[in-house]
Amino acid sequence: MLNRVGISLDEELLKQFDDLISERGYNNRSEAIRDMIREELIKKEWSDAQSDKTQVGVAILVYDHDAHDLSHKLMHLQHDSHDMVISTTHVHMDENNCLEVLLLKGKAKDITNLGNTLTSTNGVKMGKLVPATTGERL
Ligand code: NI
Repeated sequence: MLNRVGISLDEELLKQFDDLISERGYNNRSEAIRDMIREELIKKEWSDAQSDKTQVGVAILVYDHDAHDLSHKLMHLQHDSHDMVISTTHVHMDENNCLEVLLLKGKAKDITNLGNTLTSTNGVKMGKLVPATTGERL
């Protein structure tokens, strides 16, 4: 069942919000607000220290494969946590740079630890861990 809620915003803030969601391809405010609420709920679910539930996450890495023997280091780290790494996609972006996208599944704290280890490895130019959810409560 859908509930309707009303919110009060000043004109300038509403304009900025409308511009933002338009850029992101939303056709209406409701869907944009629903997605933002879901994102915050996922963050809360992840930060819930009591939760032993299985979570999923996506780690994104950009690195120069020639630098610091990075390809091997990152590969070893992934093999050490092979039970959490569901899949990997490797894209050769140009002559030097590689993009890797890893789908991870496990306890939130374990995914966070692995994500942090990978993204903070010396030589990784861009690293990001995106929390996702099994969607049970959304
Ligand atoms: Ni590559």
